[in-house]
Amino acid sequence: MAKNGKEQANSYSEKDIQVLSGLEHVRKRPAMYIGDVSSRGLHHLVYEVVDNSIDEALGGFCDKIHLVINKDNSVSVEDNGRGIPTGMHPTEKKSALEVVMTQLNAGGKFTRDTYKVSGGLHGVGVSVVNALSEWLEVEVCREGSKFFQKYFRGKAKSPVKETGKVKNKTGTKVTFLADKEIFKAITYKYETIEDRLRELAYLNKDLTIIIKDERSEKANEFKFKGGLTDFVKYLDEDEKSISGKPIFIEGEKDNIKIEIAFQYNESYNDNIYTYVNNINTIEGGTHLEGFKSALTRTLNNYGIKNGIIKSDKITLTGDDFREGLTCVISVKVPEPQFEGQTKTKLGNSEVKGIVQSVTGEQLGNFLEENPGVSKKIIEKCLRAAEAREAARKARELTRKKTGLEGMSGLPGKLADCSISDPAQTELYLVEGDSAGGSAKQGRDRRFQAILPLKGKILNVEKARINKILENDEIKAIITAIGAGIGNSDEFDSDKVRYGKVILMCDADVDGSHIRTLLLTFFYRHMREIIDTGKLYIAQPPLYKIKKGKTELYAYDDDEREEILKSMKIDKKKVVTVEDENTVNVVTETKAVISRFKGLGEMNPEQLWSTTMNPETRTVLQVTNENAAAADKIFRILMGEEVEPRRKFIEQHAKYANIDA
Ligand code: 0RA
Repeated sequence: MAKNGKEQANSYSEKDIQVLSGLEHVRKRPAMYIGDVSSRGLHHLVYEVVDNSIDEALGGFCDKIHLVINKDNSVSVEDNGRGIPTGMHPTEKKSALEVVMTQLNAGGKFTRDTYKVSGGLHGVGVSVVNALSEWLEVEVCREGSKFFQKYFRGKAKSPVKETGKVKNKTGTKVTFLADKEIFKAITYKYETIEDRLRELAYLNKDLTIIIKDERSEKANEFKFKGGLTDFVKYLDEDEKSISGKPIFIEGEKDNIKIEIAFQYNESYNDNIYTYVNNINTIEGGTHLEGFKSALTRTLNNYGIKNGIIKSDKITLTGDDFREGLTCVISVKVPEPQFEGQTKTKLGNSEVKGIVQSVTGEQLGNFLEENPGVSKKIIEKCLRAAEAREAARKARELTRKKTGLEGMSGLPGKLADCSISDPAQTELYLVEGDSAGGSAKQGRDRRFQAILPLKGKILNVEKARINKILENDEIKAIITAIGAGIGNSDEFDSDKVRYGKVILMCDADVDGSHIRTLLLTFFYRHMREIIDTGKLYIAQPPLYKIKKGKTELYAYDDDEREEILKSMKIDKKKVVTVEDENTVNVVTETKAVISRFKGLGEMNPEQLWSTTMNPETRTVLQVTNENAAAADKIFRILMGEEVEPRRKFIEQHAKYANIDA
């Protein structure tokens, strides 16, 4: 990104800042501004500060952003932009810098004369970060001087100070320590921030972003000359491309900028990531609609015209044209409207037509100019259509067969609940018939349904849709949920029969494998269940500690130690008795510490009170914070290639990017 904005920059005047209201409200109701005060909200503070620098880069005033996670979990973000104005604010009688940092919305109302596009969804302003920080320091280099100010819980302790002179240097550096009075914990996860910065570097080509973690010495530097094209190559680095290098499409109309890169690989998944002003629009929207419709129409027309598709023999659907597609769509919209359950769906109707016409025209040209690649792509789509047709026939066949589905059309193994309002109901997918039996007896049958699953379900990462639909366990899951399968087109959210789908697996290696297989299935074929926050993981206890009549459960090792201490149990063991389900350690003080190997050990009442009773249980919600990163992990862990998996497991002791 070139620093070409120096001239216009001077036209700015400090009076352009509008003043709205104080920051007390932010501290009182932080969730209203940053979503929540969990780890997710904490990381949003970082993104908010980074977004301000990204805006500077989008205007062409900055080409480098440097982020450091310091040892004390404070975070520094430095850019080489114009620097926040430091002159006197005409009505507030203090430095514009102080106004930006301490007054809600002042930053947003700045006429920054940049193409302000990032933020939007979370663009609450850096003053919100200040309000939620124990302390925050800002350093600005501007007009040959260095300026400094420090704040405590959002309040300046002294006016902006000039601390020295600088030569040919401009920029802003913000360092903040999140407030422990507000956040449950203030420990950042390096990988989470790294994933977001990598994504931002791909979306903003030529921008250098550096990250360093002083706690661990982890570090990385991102700069991508190819932008979205590099992004698609990165997403597909473990896949074989069938279309050579990614196809790139670019256009601008009515101040709306469009960039799209895509290619086809040999897998059966489609991966389309869409962004509006650098924000991942997980729920899609008009930009995605425009692209899909142009892709289907353009490929279909070309295929028929060139005799590759025989339209009298087979009809291809939109899904067929997206099998094996990896695509990144990035649009910049001056006034985006966000809709949908999680406000991540683009609503601006004018965008659809623009994306559609730009894609149609440029893809059409590409196909004409590259007949070899075009033929390969369309033949791949034809194979997808044939498989889909085979799957439909297989489905019809199984429907006619007896046994698999009961009279109600529901799977025979499902113990359904009596309430039918999805807002109240939950479906437990339980590993194994014996735990399934306990769960059926222990549950509250009014609102809890149980579907026991036998053994390992199919690894969907390695199978095409027709094979997936032949798998009994998967068929049972699909019919129990009742909304079909697939992304957007075929999946009908309104028909989902339960408000929560809860995976309940053993706390051992097999259990974790089955959980991963199930997560892969939902991620690839019922993504909406995840995106709408309906997927959960049950947390059965790992230990039971029994002394006399008292029985307590521990969900991890730390908790076990706490309980042992509180019950005054010495750990000196006398005997260890191991059976199929538990390891029992009897101690000198006649206490028994049992470690559960599986769910099966617990009787129905225990399972209810420890794991299923909504009043007392803990369930982890599965969220998808960074779709591109999650996709990569599923491919690595469950895909064909062995080498990337070996490397990944070597590098990551614990798997966690689908954040549970
Ligand atoms: C308001 C106006 C101007 C720049 C900025 C804000 C600005 C804010 C941040 C936050 C992080 N880095 C930043 N860099 C710049 C324009 C000032 C001018 O016209 O010179």
